[in-house]
Amino acid sequence: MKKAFITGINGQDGSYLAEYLLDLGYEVHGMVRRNSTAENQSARLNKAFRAGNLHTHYGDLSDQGSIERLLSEIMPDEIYNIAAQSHVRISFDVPQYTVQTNALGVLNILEAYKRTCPNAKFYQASSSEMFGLTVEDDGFQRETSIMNPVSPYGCSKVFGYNIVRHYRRAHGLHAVNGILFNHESPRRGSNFVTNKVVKAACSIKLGLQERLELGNMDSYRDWGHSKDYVKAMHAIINHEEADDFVVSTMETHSVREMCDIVFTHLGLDYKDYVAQNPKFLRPEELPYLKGDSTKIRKTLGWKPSYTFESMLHEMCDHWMDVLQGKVSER
Ligand code: NAP
Ligand code: F7E
Repeated sequence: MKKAFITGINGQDGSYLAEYLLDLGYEVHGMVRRNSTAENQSARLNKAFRAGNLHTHYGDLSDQGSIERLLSEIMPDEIYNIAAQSHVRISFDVPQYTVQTNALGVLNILEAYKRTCPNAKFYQASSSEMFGLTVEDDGFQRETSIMNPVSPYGCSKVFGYNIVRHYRRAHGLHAVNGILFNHESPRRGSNFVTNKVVKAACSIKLGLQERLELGNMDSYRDWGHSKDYVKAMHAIINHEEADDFVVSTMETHSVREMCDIVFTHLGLDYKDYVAQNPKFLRPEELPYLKGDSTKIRKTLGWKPSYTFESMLHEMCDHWMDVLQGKVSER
């Protein structure tokens, strides 16, 4: 039985990845952070706990000793470094904390991995935010595109990406990057734009809210579903050659178009409810993302199963159920 170690297991991706690996028969170990509300430490893990063979441990990416202790006790076959301060807008408020976690945190776990279990495989959650302002002539970003980040978050992820590649070359480790474009789900934090829009639209539909304020409605993103993307993580780490792959839908949509799809699904016109508020603009914006995932599609046979619409409809159905008290868990 293979053993996996997942940092950020209580996040959107970590929780779906845990469920996916448990389904494949893995013994799954996850690192969680202490929270003053104990239930929040594992709020997204109820389904994974029910599947069995899930073990959680306290630790933190900024505490190298905690990671080294866990890796030497568990001796995993696969390490997934999914944990991060993952909110781009908030990274402007807490840049040092973001860098401590997303950049130095990667170095901490790589050092612990090199010292305790160098025969394991290592996956790093890299991001399309690293490309920043770069767009190739054909409108895509891909593995070879220059990284030109526009946020503390993007800068921190570029360090993580490069230090993983360096440890691979310098120390012969099987350490890989997935460069994932935006991906969402009912488990997405509700301060990211898709879930903010879906939750508000459902609240408006039910008469619980009157209007919605957003920032830049004219930015474009390549949005996929987290459940599809955790399968890509597993395929990338298990490719015989340690390598880096872009994961994306190869489509791009504006925030405005996303609002239109969500409100229309609920029988509403977004123009009657949505307004822009400069409060939600960013000091520097990344205006356009569209990922070319040809490499992973051809090499590993991965492709997404959700469409943009089917993902948004699933999120709407989820929030309608939550707001009407039909379900409580994610
Ligand atoms: P998420 O829902 O925000 O989950 C992040 C997880 O990291 C949470 O469980 C959080 O713990 C944990 N964490 C934060 N700081 C930590 C620290 N110092 N030590 C240990 N754990 C810490 O993010 P996600 O959407 O699942 O994204 C997963 C990863 O992929 C992140 O690295 C993100 O940057 C990257 N990524 C995401 C996307 C996307 O569109 N979702 C795209 C590209 C890359 P708590 O549960 O205690 O808060
Ligand atoms: O913003 C615009 C905002 O916060 C998307 C993270 O998972 O993906 C994510 O980062 C777009 C931006 O995601 C609001 O300005 C407008 O252009 O949902 P988001 P993000 O910044 O793209 C990357 C790939 C990651 O790696 C990150 O971890 O929507 N937008 N109005 C808004 N965004 C938010 N949050 N709130 C608004 O009111």
